[in-house]
Amino acid sequence: MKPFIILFFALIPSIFVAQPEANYDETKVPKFTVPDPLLTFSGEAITDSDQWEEKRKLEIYQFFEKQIYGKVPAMLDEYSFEVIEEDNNALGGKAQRKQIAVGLKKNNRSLNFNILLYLPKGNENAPVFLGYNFHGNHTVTDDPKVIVTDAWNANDITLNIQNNKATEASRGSRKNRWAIDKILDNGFGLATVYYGEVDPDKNDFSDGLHSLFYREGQTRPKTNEWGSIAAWAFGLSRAMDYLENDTNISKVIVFGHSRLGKAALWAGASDPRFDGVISNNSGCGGAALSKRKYGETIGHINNSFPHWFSESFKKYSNKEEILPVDQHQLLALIAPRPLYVASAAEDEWADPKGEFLSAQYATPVYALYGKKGISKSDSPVVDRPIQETLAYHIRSGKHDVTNYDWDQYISWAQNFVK
Ligand code: GTR
Repeated sequence: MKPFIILFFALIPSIFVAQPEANYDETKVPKFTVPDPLLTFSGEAITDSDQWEEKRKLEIYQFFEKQIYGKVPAMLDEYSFEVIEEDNNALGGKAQRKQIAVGLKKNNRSLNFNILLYLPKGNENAPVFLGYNFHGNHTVTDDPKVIVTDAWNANDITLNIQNNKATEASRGSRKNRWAIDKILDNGFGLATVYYGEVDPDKNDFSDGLHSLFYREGQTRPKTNEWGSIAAWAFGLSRAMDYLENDTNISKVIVFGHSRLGKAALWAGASDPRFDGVISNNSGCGGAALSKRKYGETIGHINNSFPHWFSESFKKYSNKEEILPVDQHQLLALIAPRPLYVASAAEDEWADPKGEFLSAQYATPVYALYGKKGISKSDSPVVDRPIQETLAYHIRSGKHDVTNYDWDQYISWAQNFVK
């Protein structure tokens, strides 16, 4: 081979490495042992919640932290917030709207993101759903006062986002995913943040939250340090720093769809201040079991999104069998707080069955606290939610967030969080 051809092949980045096709055949799911949440890595049995807290929870957390999502490298130097806009008569008079600018500082570098908050009028102390949106706070509503983000944005013609910038044209373009009226009418509030303001979703570690923490000469996180999911989770906690001090807010339920569902789960596991957690179609690296290798696998996800997880997670690509944990143990880290795992029937890429089993396998940890989840005799039935402290539903339809999903989250939150 000519030297330049050799050089060409040597330079092919790992993102182009061909991955095995996704498996959608239940008979081809490999046999695997489910790592027991109630047996420590050294083989000691856990029989009550004290033992879980003392001996097991931390070792599982640390495994996920170092080997999967990656560690937050250091503390911030400064945190600030400012209410930059407020209206007591928003959305036709049914809501109070606030827009809060949060400022983060480290090593003389800074980053800002905005929280859009709607609180229901007439409820002085409302529980709030906090969730990231994919394209900007102004996309979740037609409300003309919501600030248009100027952060980097993934192009999407259907949402009128071009040249990696959002404009007026995309206002309200994702309001179908945010049942704001329903949320407010039921006495809940909504807080949302554009995730791209915390860390732009591209394989580039030169910007976003990571870059604030670099030492002289550093250009990317170290092997066991945070990828984008952990950075987004950190951002949710910084939104929580504001929300927990807003006297009109009683509880905060962290919510996320898809990749942002992965971030919501990791935020819920990392930060005990979240009173409840909702994973909507979070799939691989979220609620779904990795060892089933059904739909998206660790190999696929590390290839397509090399920046989402810590560098150390790459060693499990196509080697799920060597992982000493699985994603049900991430769910278990949220116990005994209310947790809702939701799938969609046509979302095979996210492995709905793997999400269901994961909730079922996490349930013994909830049981240590006398809380119910998915029992051994339960099975996933489309459009028939199982609502306990640990809840699950599989809705008919595609990978999405629908009114049906919000109806379930609201009724569950009324019973188990409020
Ligand atoms: C897909 C990815 C999934 C999920 C989804 C999304 O391309 O493979 O893991 O995160 O994106 O966030 O919509």
